Amino acid sequence: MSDVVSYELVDNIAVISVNNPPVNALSQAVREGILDAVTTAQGDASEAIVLHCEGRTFIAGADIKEFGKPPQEPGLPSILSAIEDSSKPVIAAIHGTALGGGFEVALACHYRCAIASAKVGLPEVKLGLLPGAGGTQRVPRIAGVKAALELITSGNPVAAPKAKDMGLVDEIIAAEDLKAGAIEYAKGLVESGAPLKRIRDITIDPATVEPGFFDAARKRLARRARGQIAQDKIVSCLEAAVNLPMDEGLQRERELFRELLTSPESAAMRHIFFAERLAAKIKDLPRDTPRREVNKVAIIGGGTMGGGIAMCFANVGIPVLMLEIDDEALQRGMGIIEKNYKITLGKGKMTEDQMGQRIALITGTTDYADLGDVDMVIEAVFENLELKKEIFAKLDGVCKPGVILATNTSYQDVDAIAAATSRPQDVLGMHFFSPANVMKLLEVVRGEKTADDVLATTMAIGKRINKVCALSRVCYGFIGNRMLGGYGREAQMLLMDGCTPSQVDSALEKFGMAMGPLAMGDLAGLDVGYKARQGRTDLPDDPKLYRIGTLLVEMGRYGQKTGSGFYQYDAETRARIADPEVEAMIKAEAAKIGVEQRDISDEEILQRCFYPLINEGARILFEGIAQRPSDIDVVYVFGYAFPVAKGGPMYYADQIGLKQVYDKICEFRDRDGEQYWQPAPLLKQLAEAGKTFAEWGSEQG
Ligand code: T1G
Repeated sequence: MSDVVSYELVDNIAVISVNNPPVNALSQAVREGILDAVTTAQGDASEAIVLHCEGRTFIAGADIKEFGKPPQEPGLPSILSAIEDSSKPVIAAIHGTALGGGFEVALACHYRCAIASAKVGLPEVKLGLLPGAGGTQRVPRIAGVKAALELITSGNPVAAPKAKDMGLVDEIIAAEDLKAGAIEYAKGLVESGAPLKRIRDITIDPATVEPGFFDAARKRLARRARGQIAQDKIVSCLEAAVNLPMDEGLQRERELFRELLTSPESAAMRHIFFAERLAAKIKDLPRDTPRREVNKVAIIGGGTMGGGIAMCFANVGIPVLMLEIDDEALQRGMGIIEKNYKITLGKGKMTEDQMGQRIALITGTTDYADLGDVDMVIEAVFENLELKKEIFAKLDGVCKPGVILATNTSYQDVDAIAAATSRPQDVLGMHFFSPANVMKLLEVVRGEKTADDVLATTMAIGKRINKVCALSRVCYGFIGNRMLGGYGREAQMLLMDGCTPSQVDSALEKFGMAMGPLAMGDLAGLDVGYKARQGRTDLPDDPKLYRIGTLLVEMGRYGQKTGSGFYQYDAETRARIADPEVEAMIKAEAAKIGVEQRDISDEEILQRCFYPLINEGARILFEGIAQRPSDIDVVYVFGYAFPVAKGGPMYYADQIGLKQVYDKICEFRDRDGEQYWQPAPLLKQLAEAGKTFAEWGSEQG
């Protein structure tokens, strides 16, 4: 065989073992090894074949690192044919996560057994792909078209017991030792004369598919996955599974798979897949940096953020002590948590028991003395530096040595907060995004004195609570919010220059943003930005700047919370409605200050909103605030709903070409003033050198 695939006979059962850490991906060597082993088994005394994997998981898919390179034989389809055409039953023994091509290998087997904790799934859609090795043809044949549509377009795995109910798994192995259990299961099949059960032999009766099912699916999916193209092709594959014989269906699937494999959308989504994992690695931190124990966490502040953060920990079984200023505030905070859990329960995403278990993990106090046994504290009070410093001084006095003291501040100086304690080495930022129990991004903010093990522990805890972590150094707004300034500014400047709110927002939503910047402002509350601006002395004295946002707040139009802002909002549905009154006001204000309005293209809207983002990102990289360009992409995709099919702002800039971005920024500077449009030195340098951010990032090591 090979060093990644071994073969042995145990009694009369052939056992093929794959050992290709970390996730047994279907590299060329693994594919070749499995093919050789199945071929060998055809000619020896074995009566059945068990395919299982060493390490932490069954095959977790094709080797994504091989994509974009010339295909190497043997291709996956030939391995599946060898398995399916085997003269003796092939049994997949599943643990961990059988995903993508891995699950497709299992589906080509005649039987599938799994331990109860295993999961199976087809997550290709999350890479802008579709299952390209029979998944779209076999799953509907065995689980039905509706279940197949949900499994393949969501990309979410299902637990083995549920997979068994769906017909995707035949047997749950109770034995501690999966391999031994699978061998016994195989022997049972042989003794009972079980047939060579091939999914391809099942045909789907088209009459079982309700009329209009596929068209309705296409419409629903188009709304859900802005800018992504794989979903529509998955529906086409499922139609083929219903209407075509297996081999023609497989051919159709391969054609559509190949179209996606070479698409810019998939390249962007694969970039984010690796960027997310790279962001978890801190350049100057050895991988074996020790970590501190975190078995109990305290949250200071039970508001929306504090409650959401508490839920993140309770959701993974970590006890939480929430501290509030008095009983009334504490009860209010606990009420927020209970309300959020009930919403999740109502959506069927949680059972009553689970909700009860999680709520039981969250207790409250108003007394700092109760914090003596916690291992990590996350402060989540409102954005006042003096208050935060007071709180950290108190924490310094009551927490045991070695406790990690984190602040959830959005932009306050973490070093100033750390200096309020005698243990600055134990202090850092953990910037969650609202709603904290939903948004995936966690900006981990490294202070000047933050100790390495504190950093390593916090990154690991971030992953444990299912967050995507990105490291930031200390600056105003860290990575995400610092870059957002120009994006929001230009969205309002465009109104003065001739756009309506709907035009700005729809241009960005057509690009793939979940919500345009003006609608986002109405959601967050225009008064928030208004208040933040009051304290600032660095803003240019320009009558155009934030003019409409300021006027709306002064009119009492804060956004959704007051029923109107840039838009009117339907009291029932909260749907946004263009407001002629606002559109007239914009024109009147422009006339009042002598701004000649003009027609503005969607392209200019995108450039004026995204190029400041990219430009500030270049500054952040040059200053070392972010470790690498792909970390910034991770921040924007997971924290600001930048479309994953565009790969994040820095990846997107590389696709446009940095010279084009730089030249356009210079054009805006010459037209609109250098107080807003100062090209970042790094952007200029890379544009002139004809380089990309990605190349610069690689050169930094
Ligand atoms: N190929 C190559 N490397 C992979 C990989 C893959 N499929 N999956 C994971 N890795 C690497 C990852 O980059 C990281 O590397 C390490 O393994 C640990 O991953 C034909 C075409 C399996 C649930 O989409 O969902 O099959 O950073 O940190 O949190 O139809 O990895 O250590 O150097 O994520 O325990 C379909 C993707 C492929 C599964 C484990 N399969 N992987 O999560 O570890 S397309 C997928 C995951 C396909 C077929 C199509 C997760 C995981 P490094 P990790 P984890």
